Amino acid sequence: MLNRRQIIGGMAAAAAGTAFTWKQANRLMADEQKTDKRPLIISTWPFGKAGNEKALATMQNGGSTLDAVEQGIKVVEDSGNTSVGLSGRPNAAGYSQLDSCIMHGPDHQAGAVCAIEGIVHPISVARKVMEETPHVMLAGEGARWFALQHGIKSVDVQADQAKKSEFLAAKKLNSSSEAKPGSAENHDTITMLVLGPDGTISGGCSTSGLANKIPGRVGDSPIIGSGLYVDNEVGAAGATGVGENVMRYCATFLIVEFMRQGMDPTMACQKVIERIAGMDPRNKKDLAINFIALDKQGRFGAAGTDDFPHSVTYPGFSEVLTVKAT
Ligand code: SD4
Repeated sequence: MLNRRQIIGGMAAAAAGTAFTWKQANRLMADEQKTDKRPLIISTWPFGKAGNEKALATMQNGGSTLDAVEQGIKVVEDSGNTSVGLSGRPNAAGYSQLDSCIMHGPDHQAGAVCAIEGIVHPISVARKVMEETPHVMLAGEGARWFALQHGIKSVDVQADQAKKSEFLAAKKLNSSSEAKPGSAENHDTITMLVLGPDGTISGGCSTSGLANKIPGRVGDSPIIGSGLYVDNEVGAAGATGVGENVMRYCATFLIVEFMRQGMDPTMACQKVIERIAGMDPRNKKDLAINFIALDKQGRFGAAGTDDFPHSVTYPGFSEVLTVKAT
């Protein structure tokens, strides 16, 4: 195999039209940087680690990258997390409306649900939307109806609403005393990206969204290109944080495009934060946005407007890593 110097020399020659093309040169660079960290799984926050480990085990037992994403995220949806699944903090009216999406690199497939109520595993519904309908996104009541038709575990919506009202009463909280929308205490999301041994990439996202949101509000998490984006030729990116500050910029689509242009995952995440901070009237710190990414070569990275802990897992390694604020 060529070494880096020979490849760069070749790229210069390509510029002069005398050697292999830029495309070939980029492919050689990518080959050189290939790692054996596969399957590779990266997810948001320390609570992603248990999900990553389930995802890895799923693949080691013969599951696909999609199975890994679904099984891994289900662990977090089941974990009593205060920002994912039905245990998530309620909206301003005291009940949960959940958002989720899934994406599979081969054939560029996607499925999503938003503002779904009383469903234990929104990620499984998103996968069913992707695999069993001609649509990409189902919302609200229709999404719940579809989930029930497909036998996805559910709870009684009235009971869930009553439980959440009790939760609010017990905490002596109401819609005005909850943390302000967008403050660090009232949000988090599981977003998970998986690179399989054969280079297949899948990703998923699940959240109860910002606490105290107006009923019907949908954030970035179920929106393809905002909360999650997968391009099987390049890589994948995922988001967590204040959705309004992600979805106005199609942030994960942009991260993947920056990786396509040659940036590594960390640099691409940082660059998007800089782009958003440069355009947005808010102070960078107040944006409260965080990103993870991996690329086809098995490199991974993250960036946030605050220090951002995220979980990385591959055979023989499973850790929470923290990047300093960008
Ligand atoms: C949302 N992005 O609904 C989600 C919430 C989140 O960290 O990720 N918080 O806006």
